[in-house]
Amino acid sequence: MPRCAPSRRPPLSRARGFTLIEAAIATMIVGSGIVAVMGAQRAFHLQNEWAAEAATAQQLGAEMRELMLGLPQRDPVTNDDLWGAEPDESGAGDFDDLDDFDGAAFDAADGSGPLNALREPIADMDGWRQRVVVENIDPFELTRTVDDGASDLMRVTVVVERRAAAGEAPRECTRVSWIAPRR
Ligand SMILES: [Ca+2]
Ligand SMILES: [Ca+2]
Repeated sequence: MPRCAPSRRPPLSRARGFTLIEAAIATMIVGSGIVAVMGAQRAFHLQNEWAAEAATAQQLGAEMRELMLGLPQRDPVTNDDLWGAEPDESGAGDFDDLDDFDGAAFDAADGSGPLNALREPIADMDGWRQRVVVENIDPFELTRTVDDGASDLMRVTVVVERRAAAGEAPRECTRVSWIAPRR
């Protein structure tokens, strides 16, 4: 009786899963991609935030410049040489010449600012303030500051600052400066 030949089973297919190392490498690659995307999103967000802050700062500087542009160097009522606000002037609503504003700050922290060109505090501007410096300068050397009242040329500088959080020191965001001749 012939012996049956041993049955030959077809070879199993070579299909197999991922090894642990392959899976780990794939995980690392995907993870790196996610980190890169998150990093790009954060950079984009920061860039947007910076652009918005810079635009706001420029606007606040422009508002103050517009507010002060038409003001004379001398007080229109007393016509005196007093540097700073005259005795009966106590705030932005009273200031009527340029040196009244020297050293003034219009700050959201105390409700005095920041101001728009109509001298009104702008709402919802937490952390912002406008600080004004008025100086006399040498007409022959515009970068040189002279004593208050010692020349007919003034330089007005508006520094726009922002506090990132309450209690923190303000950080300068921009400054606007212009020269005002006597008129
Ligand atoms: Ca005045
Ligand atoms: Ca004055």
